Amino acid sequence: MAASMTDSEIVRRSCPICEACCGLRVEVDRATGAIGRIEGDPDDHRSRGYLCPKAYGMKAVYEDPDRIRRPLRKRPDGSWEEIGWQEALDYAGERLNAIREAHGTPAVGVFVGEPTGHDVGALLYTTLFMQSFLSPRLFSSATMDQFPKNVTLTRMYGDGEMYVVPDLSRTDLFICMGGNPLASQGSLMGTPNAKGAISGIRERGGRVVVIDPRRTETAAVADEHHFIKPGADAFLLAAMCQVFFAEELVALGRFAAFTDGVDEVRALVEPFTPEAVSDVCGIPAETIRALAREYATTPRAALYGRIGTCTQRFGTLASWLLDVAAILTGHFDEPGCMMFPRPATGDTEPGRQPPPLPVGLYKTAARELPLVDGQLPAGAMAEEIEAASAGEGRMRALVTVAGNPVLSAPNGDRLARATDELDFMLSVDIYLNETTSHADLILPTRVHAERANYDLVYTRTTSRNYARYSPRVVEPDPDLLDHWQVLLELTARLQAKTPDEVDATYVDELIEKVTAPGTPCEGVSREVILDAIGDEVGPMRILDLLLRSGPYGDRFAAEGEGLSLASIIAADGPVDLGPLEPRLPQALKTPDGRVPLAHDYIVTDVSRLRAALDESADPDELLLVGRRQVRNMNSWLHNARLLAKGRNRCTLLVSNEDAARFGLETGGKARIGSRSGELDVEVEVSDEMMPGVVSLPHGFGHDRAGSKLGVASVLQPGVNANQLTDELPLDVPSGTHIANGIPIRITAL
Ligand SMILES: Nc1nc2c(c(=O)[nH]1)N[C@H]1C(S)=C(S)[C@@H](COP(=O)(O)OP(=O)(O)OC[C@H]3O[C@@H](n4cnc5c(=O)[nH]c(N)nc54)[C@H](O)[C@@H]3O)O[C@H]1N2
Ligand SMILES: Nc1nc2c(c(=O)[nH]1)N[C@H]1C(S)=C(S)[C@@H](COP(=O)(O)OP(=O)(O)OC[C@H]3O[C@@H](n4cnc5c(=O)[nH]c(N)nc54)[C@H](O)[C@@H]3O)O[C@H]1N2
Ligand code: SF4
Ligand SMILES: [Mo]
Repeated sequence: MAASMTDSEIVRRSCPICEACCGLRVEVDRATGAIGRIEGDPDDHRSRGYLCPKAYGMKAVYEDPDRIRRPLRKRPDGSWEEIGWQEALDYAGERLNAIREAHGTPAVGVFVGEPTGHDVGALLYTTLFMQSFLSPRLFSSATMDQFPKNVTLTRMYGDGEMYVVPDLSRTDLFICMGGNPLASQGSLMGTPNAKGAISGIRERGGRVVVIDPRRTETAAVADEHHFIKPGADAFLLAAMCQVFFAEELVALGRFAAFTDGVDEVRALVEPFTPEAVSDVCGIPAETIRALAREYATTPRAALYGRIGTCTQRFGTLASWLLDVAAILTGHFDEPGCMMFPRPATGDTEPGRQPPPLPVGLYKTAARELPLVDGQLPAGAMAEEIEAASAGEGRMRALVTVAGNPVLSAPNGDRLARATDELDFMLSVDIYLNETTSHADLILPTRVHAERANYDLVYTRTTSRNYARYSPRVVEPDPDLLDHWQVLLELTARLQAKTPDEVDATYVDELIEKVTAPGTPCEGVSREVILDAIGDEVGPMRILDLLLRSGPYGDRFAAEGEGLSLASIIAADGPVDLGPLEPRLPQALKTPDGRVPLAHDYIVTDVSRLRAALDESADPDELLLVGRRQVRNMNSWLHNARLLAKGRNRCTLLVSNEDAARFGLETGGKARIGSRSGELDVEVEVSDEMMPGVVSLPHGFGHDRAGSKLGVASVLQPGVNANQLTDELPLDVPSGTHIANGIPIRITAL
């Protein structure tokens, strides 16, 4: 493994920035601890040498002088002082306990952000932390992301985390709705080199169709692209289903044996003929019919929807109808279609899912919004904090873990202002930014290069099963704690126990789960398991426990075949666990082991869809959608100079027609406003945009006072698109916000 320099070494690991988890070769100088070149790993069977510019982010963040390296406490005058870990953790524990005792558990709220998904320690111990104080005020980036999917998966298959992904390497028709994998590298479709995978479909003689209000980078490599009006996907999908019934294209195949509700679905979609939805979608009826026929009659076809189909007014119905269309036509859980990965940690094995929580067990104080499957809408945080909205039952403490809701959640200004009313705010984060600058205490953590990892979430969303351990690249800063340590220490303080006691209970509960009756490890004793996984507190022995009891595990046999932490460490790269295979009905966790195609909770919302068919749009309004760009990662990678340099990327794309109508030109400025805010933006006229729709990326707005983002604030300040995202309207069943299809007004400046 020797590289060019004498004491430099190559570490093979997966990239911790996006869902693709590409294999990297990272050069590190052992003598100085410096990170050198980062290259794609040609020996990684998943990514085969591919990487994107963001891979450099791991080095950039590690080296960033703006990164927080010691706990910071805010002084009464608003300035910050560094304090020791013991003092910081005790202070956090005391404040959270005091608020909880005085005002009850719901007085403390938590917001969990996206980067927790890229650290196994953060994932396992954030779960523990949240379980430990049982506050119902749980918020996360999910309600600005895939939550409609989770809600649908829970209802239909009994497991909200059992994602269904397109089997890209075997499909002959890929229909991509509301996703732009060429920029995002694909989400819920774990495929490094998305461009290669999509082009590969065409090279095999297959076809790619993109449905998006913008002619995206993905559309540019597709065979066909159709503009769709934002928020109209549920209409289009309902119409496709109507065609399947009307033209006798329904073919349930083996699903007939375990699927209920087909006739109910037939009745529900009946009014949504292609002619009836054509205007509201902005797609000719004949195009819809042709698409439905092509999909139904192509044996290996994958109908995929992402952000644009989730964070919109009918996110749950669109997510549901994507699956309904697939099931009705035999394109579900079959090779080349939409399929379920089988993670090695056993997360989606029968028996592993906690029983679903009744919806509405808790209702927010301000708007009485129900807690849905353990989440409240992220945009409701501000009103829950404000005494004027939430009164006595208000949220008085907020903990953010790797989240930046002032930029990522609706109406960031309102949230930023509301934080002044909090009695205490704690942020577990690596930057002093738009959100954490409002905290009373910031607890930093080690960063990606300093920690070992396992792609826990992304083996649930991969297009080919794998397991991978990634070693840390550099020795960690001894004065920094890891995510899991911070969260375990906090949990211990909330439970008045030692961290070791908390961890032992956590492990015991997991042991009980993996040895439950009917599971492959039923009958393996606690002693055997503890002996096998060792006594080192932390995420790695838990990972070992999950792997060994998982579907490919060694089941704790001393000399057994099968996966364990030791075996994946020894592999020094991804372990290939084969192509996705059909998993239903065995993997179903619904109460009766069947698929309720017309689940009551979801289909109740069809009346809202029907009512919307008759709505007419305000001709002076445009609809705002988002977009992702290769060199951004939500809000947190703009402080990496190499990635941030170049022209302003936070531009508003406007169609030629709208530019002419509103007197706008490229390089000029426009003022755009919604119910929740107003922004001045740079305009970029583009024939990529559907007339009536404009596009602005999120994650910018780095010029707020109080942040310490020396590069981002100068090179890519941009504006906060979520100032225009209204916190009030929701995708009703899931409580997800509408970040795509925001009605706005525009004027040239
Ligand atoms: N308008 C609009 N809004 C959107 C979206 C959209 O498409 N349009 N997309 C939504 C989606 S999909 C998502 S996932 C959310 C993301 O929402 P968030 O998770 O709230 O936002 P991020 O920008 O990812 O910010 C992550 C935070 O984690 C910190 N961080 C980064 N790495 C680490 C680490 O290793 N450890 C710790 N402790 N902290 C770290 C960063 O400093 C930052 O404060 O945004 C959502 N918001
Ligand atoms: N480079 C980069 N990669 C990322 C991220 C990043 O910030 N930067 N973020 C990561 C995260 S957290 C996530 S969740 C994923 C998201 O991954 P994707 O879902 O692929 O994200 P986007 O590129 O935002 O694509 C959303 C598309 O939906 C379209 N759209 C908007 N409204 C509608 C609508 O109503 N209907 C339809 N059909 N389309 C619509 C938009 O024009 C846009 O092209 O990306 C991940 N990867
Ligand atoms: S595509 Fe994603 S995982 Fe691959 S190198 Fe880029 S940021 Fe990393
Ligand atoms: Mo996301």
